[in-house]
Amino acid sequence: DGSADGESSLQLTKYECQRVTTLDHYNRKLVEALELLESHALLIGGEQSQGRALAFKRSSTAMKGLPKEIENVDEISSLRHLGNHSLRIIGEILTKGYSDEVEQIRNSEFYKATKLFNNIFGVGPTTARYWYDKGLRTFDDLRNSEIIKLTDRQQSGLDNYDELCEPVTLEQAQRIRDMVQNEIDIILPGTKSMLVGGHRRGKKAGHDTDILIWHPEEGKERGLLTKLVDRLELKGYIKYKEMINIDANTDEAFLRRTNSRGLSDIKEKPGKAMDHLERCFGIFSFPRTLLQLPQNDDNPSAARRVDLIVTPASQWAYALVGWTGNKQYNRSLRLYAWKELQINLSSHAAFDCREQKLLPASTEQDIFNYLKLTYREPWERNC
Ligand code: DGT
Ligand code: MG
Repeated sequence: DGSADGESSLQLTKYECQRVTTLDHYNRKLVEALELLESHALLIGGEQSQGRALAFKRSSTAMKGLPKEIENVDEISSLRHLGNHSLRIIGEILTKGYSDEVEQIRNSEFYKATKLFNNIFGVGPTTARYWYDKGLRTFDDLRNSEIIKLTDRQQSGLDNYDELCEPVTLEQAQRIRDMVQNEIDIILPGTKSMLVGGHRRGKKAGHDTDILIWHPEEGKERGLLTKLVDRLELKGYIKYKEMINIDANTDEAFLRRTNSRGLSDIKEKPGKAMDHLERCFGIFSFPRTLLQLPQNDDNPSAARRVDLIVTPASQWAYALVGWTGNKQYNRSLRLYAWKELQINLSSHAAFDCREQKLLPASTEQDIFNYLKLTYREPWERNC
């Protein structure tokens, strides 16, 4: 992929999944600006803006992947990962310390209001924009509005907004996982669970707790999630929940959403073999002692976002990669698999379209081997 033109310019692999990207990197300020532009483009919406959002994302992950702090835009001008717009912003920040465009967006009424709405659990960019267009700007506007009706999910997100903004520390996530493990030990001994998502990638603070659950014996996991959720509900731990049966089709929808190119032309689908990954996500309410938070006499519990995912043992490795993320890492992995190897990868399975066969995996390493990629530790997947 290297088109280095004599100079010792910086190089990057074509796909994010081919390189190491860690939480620590050298270009914080530039990444923050590019991520803001990405988020703004998503809030504007429409096909063109979504394309721009993806371009900003590609630029910001490229900056995260660089081995040094950039001081001059010439150092990166030959990288294909950066479009003209991103390069212009980077150049501006490097020369005068900030970008007019970025600061103008950051302070704009549109960005401030839509971003605020988008931070509510259950509110996507489309809804945020719709509310903005209706003249709404604040949470009070939402609460008092007669023209909009919040869904139950959004209402719950709004009601618990402040607590959901508190970061979930690694220790808290571990304690939530331990509590879940205690429950599944009672329901079905032998069942296993582990933290996935950002915490598995080394994040010290996340926006939620993602827990992957499975039983080593295929099929035993059926019905487990319902029993677990019933028990948690009895304990008063659940404030709001949605149960999802993730079949190959919803997963396909997720692929399409996160992967704007490359997947729409997939003809072969893994088929019906993997149709029972189950998920419960919602807002949980934990005693403050469980989270090791200081006592609060007015409010003995604290709300946190939790995602529980149950996978059959045969799909465990794929579920583990998929739910470890991050999202951009998955996106690049799936795009790479399809474009370079004609392998259709999901959180359930991988299907080799050339060989017309499923690729069974029992470890993450197996999956990297199929994909002819160097194994990356979870903390190296922070694109
Ligand atoms: P956080 O929670 O903000 O600290 O960061 P993450 O990386 O834990 O993000 P989160 O919790 O939204 O998602 C964890 C991973 O799970 C993410 O890398 C992608 C995957 N994931 C999230 N939603 C879905 C979904 O609807 N379907 C599938 N297949 N995967 C999903
Ligand atoms: Mg998470």
